[in-house]
Amino acid sequence: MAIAETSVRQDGQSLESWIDACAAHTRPDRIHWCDGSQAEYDAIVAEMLANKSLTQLNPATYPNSYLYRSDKSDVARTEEVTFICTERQRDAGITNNWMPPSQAQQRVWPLFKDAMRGRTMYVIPYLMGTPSSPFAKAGVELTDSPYVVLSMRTMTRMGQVALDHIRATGAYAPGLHSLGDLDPNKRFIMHFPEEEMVWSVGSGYGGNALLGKKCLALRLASYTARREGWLAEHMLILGLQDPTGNVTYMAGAFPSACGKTNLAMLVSPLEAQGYRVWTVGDDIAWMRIGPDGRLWAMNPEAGFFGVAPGTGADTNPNAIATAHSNTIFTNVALTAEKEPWWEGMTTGTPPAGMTDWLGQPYQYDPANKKVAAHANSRFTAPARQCPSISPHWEDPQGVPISAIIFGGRRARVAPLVYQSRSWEHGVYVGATMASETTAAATGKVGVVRRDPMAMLPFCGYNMADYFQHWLDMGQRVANAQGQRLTAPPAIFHVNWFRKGTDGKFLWPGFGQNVRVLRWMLERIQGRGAAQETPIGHVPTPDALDLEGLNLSPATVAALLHVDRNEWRTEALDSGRFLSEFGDDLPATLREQNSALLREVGWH
Ligand code: SAT
Ligand code: MN
Repeated sequence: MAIAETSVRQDGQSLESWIDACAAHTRPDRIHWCDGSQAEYDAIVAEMLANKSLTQLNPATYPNSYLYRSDKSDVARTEEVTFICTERQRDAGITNNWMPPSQAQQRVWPLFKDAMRGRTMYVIPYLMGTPSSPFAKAGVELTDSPYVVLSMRTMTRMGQVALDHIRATGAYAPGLHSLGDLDPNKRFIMHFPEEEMVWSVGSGYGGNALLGKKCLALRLASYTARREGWLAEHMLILGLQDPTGNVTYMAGAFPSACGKTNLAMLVSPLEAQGYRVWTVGDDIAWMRIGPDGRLWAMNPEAGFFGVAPGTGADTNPNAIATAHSNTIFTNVALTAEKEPWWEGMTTGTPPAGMTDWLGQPYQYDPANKKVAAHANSRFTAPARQCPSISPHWEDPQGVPISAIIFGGRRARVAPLVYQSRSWEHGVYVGATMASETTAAATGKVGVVRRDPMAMLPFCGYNMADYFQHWLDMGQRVANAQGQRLTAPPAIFHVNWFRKGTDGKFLWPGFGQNVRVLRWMLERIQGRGAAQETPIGHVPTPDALDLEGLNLSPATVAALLHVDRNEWRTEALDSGRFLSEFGDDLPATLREQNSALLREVGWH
């Protein structure tokens, strides 16, 4: 590959001199420039099969697919060792761990010393976004993990296309990654937004190690997006096709493992009536104001890094179909037929003769809760293989967004769906959304935590400034490019996870969620009946098409119920959460909280 005369960044540092400096410090045995070709991929796979760090799956049923088992201490993102390294602490804000760049240099740079001895340093030039898109951003990741190389080839556009972009724009985000010795005590994920740079050491896990994803496309990009007047969000993008053939695009933010991938790939039970869903992206949306005053969104990724458990032919057939070839499975179980398996993949008794995610023989025992696949096991698959992939998923200008959906996993309080009254109210709804925690981040499972716009772990700057940026985006005031959001999307909140007094889910979820999307579409079109409640517009019981669901009127009422007492507690808790931002909190959000308290009868 032609590497000569690559770029010099605006700060004067050439790509080659940065790589030389990293190599001199980490001392790899050799340096390999990745071109992203199939031949290169196959060669790395062959090496990993030979040293047993990869297992080939059944080539008849899972062609070109492999199982990777990570170190058992390295199975999820590690927020406690993820830092934003800005010069001023205030710029990182209270929701991020902060370290000044000089301290990072002292504490973390030494962990890279000689870290690549005996290993290959792979140089991965990659692009987030379609090559011809004005949204596209280039990065270069240096890594000593061949698993990262294989994954980045699926998740990004790798190789010459990225070098061409770097040469043309003079811009790239440098990222240095080493597995180190995988010691959790020497694990650091360091972001330098002022230099658009990342260092990651001590972990090989997806969000920690595939630097294009959470590190570049969310943390660094969100920082840049604020300066430039756009949004880098932790959102799926889908298109809802209606009976006229028209497609309405929606972006949705949910915390990890809340069914984001399922919603993005939804198989519609209303297909006979003409409603179907197209997938544009399942995790990240870059959104800019278009010349038409609408918000246009692009998925910067090229693949899906989806949670395996709970993904089955019944719950997400499109994901199952996507991950049937050219896929890497991480920390799933292996059947006797050399096929991947995880909890929720099949119904009934798990197959006999499996090996669990740790490589041990697995015997299903209904008496204990021992699982075969890790709860955060994953599939890494090319987006183009998805049966529902939108014909517009790689459009350079993105797709126009008519609705933003916020959601979380709440057993109580939040109704199935409600619409905010205004952009400002919608920003409040997003800023105070909450969810019960899941396995995608290490820590306790099942605790309610507030996770504004599902960006708590991913906002690369002060979250109070982030709220203000969201408010500014809707102010119809021109941004730095002179653009105004004159046609802002409607903002909704959903909760598929409400439970009844018997502890059972009230709503069937999965494909049936299309009925809720349909109501949103009708609201956008100025149809769709709603009742006014203290929290916003909730559908009237007959506004949702519930035909064939067999939900009792009592169940529908419970799904849509807004309980003043519960919401008083909720609003007080939201107020406490917002007040943690102190004087930095935009006054508009404080006013929204007071308005909600008044609505629910708090004096
Ligand atoms: O765990 S990752 O951050 O790699 C993926 C996700 O949670 O979306
Ligand atoms: Mn995510």
